[in-house]
Formats: sequence, C-alpha cells, structure tokens
Amino acid sequence: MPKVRLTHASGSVCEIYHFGATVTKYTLGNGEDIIFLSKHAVFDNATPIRGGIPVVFPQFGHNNKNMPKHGFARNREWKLDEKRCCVQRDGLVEIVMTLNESPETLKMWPFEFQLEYNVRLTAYSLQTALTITNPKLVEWSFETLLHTYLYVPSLEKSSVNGLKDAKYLDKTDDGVEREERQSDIHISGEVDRVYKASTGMLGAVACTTVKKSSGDSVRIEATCSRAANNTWTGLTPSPDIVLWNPGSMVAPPDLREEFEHMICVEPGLVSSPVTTLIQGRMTLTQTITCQKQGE
Ligand code: TA6
Repeated sequence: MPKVRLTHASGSVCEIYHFGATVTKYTLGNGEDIIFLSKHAVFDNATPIRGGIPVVFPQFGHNNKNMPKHGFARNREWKLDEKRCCVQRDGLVEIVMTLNESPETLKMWPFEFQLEYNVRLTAYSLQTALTITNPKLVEWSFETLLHTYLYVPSLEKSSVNGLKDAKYLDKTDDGVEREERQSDIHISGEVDRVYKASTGMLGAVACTTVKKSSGDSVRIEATCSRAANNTWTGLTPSPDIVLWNPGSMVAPPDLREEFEHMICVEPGLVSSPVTTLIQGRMTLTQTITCQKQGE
C-alpha cells in the first residue's frame, strides 16, 4: 500500500499511508517510537489500520449504520497534494493529503465535503491538522477525532496528566458522567472516557501529557480554529479528549498481547456533534511534543 515517509534533518521520521491518511510511524532521531502500531495491523486497503493515528470522520461510534464505525475517512484512499509538500526554511517537513466526497461516500452520507490533512514534522514534534470544509449552504452534522495511539514501554509504569477536574463520559458504564479526581491517572483495566471540552483544565487549548517509566514524556496539545465567515452561527468548539485502553478483559484479539504498550489520547469533537459548519471550514490541530528526561 502506498505510503509517504518524512525524514527530518535531526533523524526524526514519520510515515503516512494514503489509506486513511493514517500516520503509522513517528520516531525521534534516536529511533525511539512515539506512536504505537500493532504487530497485527492489517494492510489490505480495506481494514482500518490498528494503531498509528486513524482519522475519525464524520461519526465517532456507530449511530449511522450505513457507514463504518468511526466513519469512513480512516478507510478511504486519500490523495497526496504533491505541490504542497515541502521542507520549510527552518527544516520543518510538511505534507498535505486530501479527501473529498465520492459516489461511495455519498451513498453512506449524502453530503459534499473536503478534508485536508497537514502533517508537519520537526526534531521533537509532530503536528497533524485536519481541516474540514462544508462547501455548500447545507447543514450537516459531524464528529471528528484524531485517534492517536501513543507507544509506552510499560502501561503500568506510565501515567496520564492534565485531566484533573474535567468531566468525562464513562463509556465503560453506559456513558455516565463523572469528574476526574486524579492528577496522575494510572491505567489498570479498561478505560474508555470522553473528557468534555472546556471542563477542568481543558480549555480552548486541551493539553494532556503521558509520562513514561523512563521519565520521558509526550504532550498532546489540541486546538480548534475556523475560517471567519457569516454562516457560522455558534462558538468555535474546543477539543474533547478521549482516553482509551481496553485492558486485558475486553482487548480485541489483535491487541491482546499488546495493550500494555499503548495509551490512546485522542483529541476531537465528539461530546456533541458539530452542526454549525455551513459553507465554512474549521481545523482541528494536534501537536505531539516529546520531552526527554532532564532536558
Ligand atoms: O476512541 C475510543 C474507542 O472508540 C473505543 O471505544 C474503542 O472502540 C476504540 O475506539 C477502538 O475502536 P476501533 O473501531 O478502532 O476498534
């Protein structure tokens, strides 16, 4: 399956498949993996790739049974916009992929749309920005998520920070709403939570840090912006953060041996669908920054 490999002068590397515009690899100059990719990931141009950063659009979950769970964007072939792929003067490497409606997507979801995905690599960061455009004066509703699987050497010795006091929907308990009490969340057992935008420390910038056993940490920062236009009737939404690890009891077969090496921290707009994007566009940006112990 076709993929693009970005290499930064520092040695950091990122790989992105055309299928789903799925980032499947992000390593630092020393070869260290930041993103988790399952050994059992299937590359058959049909099955969503397990791991990496799948792009969820236009639904999170499976309300609309005409399309796959988590939407169709992660299992469509995206186009590489070669004219806009470049190395900037400061060394940042950037590529752009796009996806538009097609006869197949219109059968599942009867709307015209444009998605543009910018992936930018530096020595210690990876930025993925998804721009969603509704070109018509037609109202549609969507959810979106950058389903980031972070690699951790040991789940038990890792913690997740930045979510204290945020309200979350606990999907392991029928979506009941709770409030996060922990500053350092240690995951043992199934965790499947939607931390709601603008609660606790989540604001216009939603920031979550995963600390690893080595003392290194990986920070995910997410923001949402929109192009000014007269047709946007609501406020610009702020990102939610989904936290997921299936644990040993409910891990799907392909993650049974590997769930202890991943934590999904997934910025998105999922706690309430966005309906206000009419003939306009908005961008969900996630920046993954790596901080080495002692630096
Ligand atoms: O984003 C969290 C979640 O929706 C979980 O509920 C779990 O289903 C997971 O994503 C993986 O979904 P997938 O369809 O990729 O197996």
